[in-house]
Amino acid sequence: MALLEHFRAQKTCTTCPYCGVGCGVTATVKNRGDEQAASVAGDEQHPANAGRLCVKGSALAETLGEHGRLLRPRLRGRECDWDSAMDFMARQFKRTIAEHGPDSVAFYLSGQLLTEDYYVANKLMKGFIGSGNVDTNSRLCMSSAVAAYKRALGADAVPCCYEDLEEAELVVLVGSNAAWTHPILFQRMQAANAKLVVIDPRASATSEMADLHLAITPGSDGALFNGLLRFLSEVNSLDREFIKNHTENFSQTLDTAGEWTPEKTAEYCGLPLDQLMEFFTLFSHSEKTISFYSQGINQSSSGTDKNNAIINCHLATGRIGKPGAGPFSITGQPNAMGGREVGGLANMLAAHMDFTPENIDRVGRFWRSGSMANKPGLKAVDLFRAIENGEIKAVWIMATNPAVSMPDAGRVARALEKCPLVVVSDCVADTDTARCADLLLPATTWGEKNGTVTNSERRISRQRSFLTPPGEARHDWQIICDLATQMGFGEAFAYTHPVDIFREHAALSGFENQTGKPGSRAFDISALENLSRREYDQLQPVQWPVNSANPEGTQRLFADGRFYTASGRAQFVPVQPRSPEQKRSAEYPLWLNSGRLRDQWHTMTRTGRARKLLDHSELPEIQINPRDAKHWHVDDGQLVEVRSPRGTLCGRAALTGAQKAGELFAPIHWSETLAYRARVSALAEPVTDPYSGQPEFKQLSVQLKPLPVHSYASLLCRRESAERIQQWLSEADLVHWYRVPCNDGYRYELALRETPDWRALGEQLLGRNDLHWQQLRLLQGERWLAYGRQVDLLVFTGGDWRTLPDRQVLESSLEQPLPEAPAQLLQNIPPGAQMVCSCMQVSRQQIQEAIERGVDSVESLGEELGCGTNCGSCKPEIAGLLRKLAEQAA
Ligand SMILES: Nc1nc2c(c(=O)[nH]1)N[C@H]1C(S)=C(S)[C@@H](COP(=O)(O)OP(=O)(O)OC[C@H]3O[C@@H](n4cnc5c(=O)[nH]c(N)nc54)[C@H](O)[C@@H]3O)O[C@H]1N2
Ligand SMILES: Nc1nc2c(c(=O)[nH]1)N[C@H]1C(S)=C(S)[C@@H](COP(=O)(O)OP(=O)(O)OC[C@H]3O[C@@H](n4cnc5c(=O)[nH]c(N)nc54)[C@H](O)[C@@H]3O)O[C@H]1N2
Ligand code: SF4
Ligand SMILES: [Mo]
Repeated sequence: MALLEHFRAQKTCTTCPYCGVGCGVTATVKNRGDEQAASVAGDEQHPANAGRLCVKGSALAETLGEHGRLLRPRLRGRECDWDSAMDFMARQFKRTIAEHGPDSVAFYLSGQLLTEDYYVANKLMKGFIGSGNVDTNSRLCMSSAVAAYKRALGADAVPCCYEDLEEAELVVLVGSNAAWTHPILFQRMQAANAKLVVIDPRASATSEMADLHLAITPGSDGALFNGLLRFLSEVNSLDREFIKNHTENFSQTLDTAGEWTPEKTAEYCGLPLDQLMEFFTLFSHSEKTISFYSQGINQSSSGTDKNNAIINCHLATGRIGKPGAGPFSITGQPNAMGGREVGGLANMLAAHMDFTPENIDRVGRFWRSGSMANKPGLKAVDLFRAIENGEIKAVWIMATNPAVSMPDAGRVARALEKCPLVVVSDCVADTDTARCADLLLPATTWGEKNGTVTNSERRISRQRSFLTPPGEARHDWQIICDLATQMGFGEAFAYTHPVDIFREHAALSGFENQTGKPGSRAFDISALENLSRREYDQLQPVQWPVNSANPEGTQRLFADGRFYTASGRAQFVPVQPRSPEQKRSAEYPLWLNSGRLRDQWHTMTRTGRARKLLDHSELPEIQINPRDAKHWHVDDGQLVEVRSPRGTLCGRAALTGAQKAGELFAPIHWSETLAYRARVSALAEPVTDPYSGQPEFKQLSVQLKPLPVHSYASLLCRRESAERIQQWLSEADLVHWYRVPCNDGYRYELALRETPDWRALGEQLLGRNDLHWQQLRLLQGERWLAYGRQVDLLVFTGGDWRTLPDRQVLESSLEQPLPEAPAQLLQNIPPGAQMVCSCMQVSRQQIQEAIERGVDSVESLGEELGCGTNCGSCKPEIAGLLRKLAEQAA
């Protein structure tokens, strides 16, 4: 038979669709009839990762497959064909614009689109519809970094490259949990010799590996870097030549920092003075310093200033544009940079040009458009406000899930419900935002898409397709060009392949852009404007600018000390530190911080499909300092409610000294689709930075209380029943629930107020009463099984969730044939284990036992158990366990 089967194994080099490290991936597809199966590995030739992948990248193959995908357009809940969908959309957009003007429509895009998708969306709105209303989830992510680079350097131009992290003597990670969020870069840093300083209010996997951890008061970073600037001046660590020849505005900036003596800074930042001095001294002595910063800095109502406070210290020491030195804003999404390049932010026009009359004219001539937008559009928070108050009447949301990720998310969802036309294109059928859509459009996704992305070091890489799109899914750029054509702009959108778009984008970057001359633009990839399709397909990763002066790309910017400001000099920006706008009060006495977990990506629409990625953490846990827990009568593992004036979050309490008293931490990943009251962002006030419009996400004022639970239940069912169960969950009076996808079905974890009649409920949930039932009553709970020819439903209940059985064993009963004595399934299941190493499936328990046996290093644990030997993402946690147990033993 094997001879008759047609096997074809093909290897494609592409780029990981998750974080901004931008690792190269090789995907191998086996086509066997209609079925496609892929395997992935790190691309050894890619300069970002040289063959390594983190745990999310390694699990990419497991996230593929048709199940859960949006396969056909849906208009108001009903499937329809593409012609009717596009016809409807074009008519609605045209009518809205005719009646209310171009500013009554908007696009809300994403740093997860490819550059080619992004380019045409931006061109359609800003060039042809004639409105600036294109904004992107990068507003929530990178916009303060962009605003600060522009203020200081005259352009949104990241000076550094990844090799700088290896050449540095000191890397200062500010508001970054890179061990989990940029794992491969973090591994590169660790393999090199730099000292690591971590500035973060809480202890994290990153601080675990640091030489020095400054657990500062939330939001106090601006003062810290002002204090540093003053100190550098006091100890004569300034580069006076550089300041004199290449910068402006130094003395005023130093004056403003003048009040920040070490004593005052230490007090404001909540740090011991000797720790602060250790950091200051280290910084002043380390010529090769990289500041590596992310959301702990950006997601702040004064994020732009904080970014500038960091950049000031680099300019003052001349540590920019040199190997191993620079202010390195690290991007989150795989193509946040590409979005910035095309002008995806509402205040940018295109190709790094903003809305000056000269630029509007220039881009208008290039696009041959007479209907250019003539002013910036609305930034994300304002854009959703305009949807709420009816100014915007039609919005198209692409590749982002704002009903989960925007501040005051509940209100955003309600605004979308009210909006006359909401179009959502997504690869996945059921998301919180998709539930608000009038029209749902099925998009292709990673593996199917073809185009380019730019990573954190300005490196443009190809994402190449290796799978056939399922159902009727279409590429985002095609859908956008279709709409443009139907709206009458076909001529300007007659692309037949992503390379056509890329060439135009490259040509625009070089259009009237005179390299090196005053007024020229940093973003210039004009050397790529004539790529043939073959050359595009073979394009090797390259760092912009790529132009006639730098045909092979550019590793590092500003080596010549010339900047993109009018004077050619970098600008110091005086910074007056401000504390968070969301204050702690008697009623809301705690600060809620939020961020990422190691194994999940954002709202889990993709990583949530890989079962093993849920082993590390399968539910929203709220981290609480034991002192706070005691004060608010919360026990470890208990369900709690966190409330702000805007909304409520539920989760399981995890008591930990990693959090300081007065501060909580919750993961951002869960949504209403996956759990009950699980959106952190629903609690956030929509307050933003005045320059960038980026929301303050990291300090939300909240209160905490425990939730009484009568009993817990694990409920396992097949996929067919999922819809009925979701319906029941939306109406049932439960304390909490969350859902875990498993092979062939779902597991629901329920926290109950009372014991239901499981058999009656089960029959309702399965929609049938012809099944066999088995029941087992135990001291701590009951167990139920419903089966026909296979297991259809399993329910295990208990007074404490810790006594519920091992979930993996439970799940396996869906995959296995029914045993001869089905009642067996209700017995002999041990309680569950928490996985630390997802790749090699090594649990916390196993590691602890090995440590207790005397295995005493991360390496020897790896040799014995295998943990940490594949992607290495769990090494910081293993080190943490070693340290914790050593402390307990001492
Ligand atoms: N595993 C995983 N990796 C990801 C993502 C993911 O979803 N999952 N998403 C990607 C994206 S889009 C982004 S933007 C990046 C984000 O990458 P990071 O910014 O590294 O991630 P976060 O967890 O949001 O926050 C980083 C840290 O900021 C700290 N912080 C909070 N308040 C303050 C403060 O006032 N000062 C300082 N100095 N620190 C503070 C938090 O405690 C947290 O540890 O991650 C990318 N990588
Ligand atoms: N409280 C709090 N809130 C936050 C943050 C925080 O730290 N704290 N971080 C913020 C940050 S930095 C970010 S980046 C955002 C992220 O938040 P979002 O962008 O809202 O989250 P994602 O889950 O990445 O949404 C991407 C969507 O696009 C879909 N998709 C994937 N590929 C494609 C494709 O090729 N085409 C189309 N059309 N769709 C596709 C996915 O299925 C998913 O539904 O969250 C922000 N919100
Ligand atoms: S570090 Fe991990 S998530 Fe980020 S690009 Fe590399 S493999 Fe993907
Ligand atoms: Mo982000």
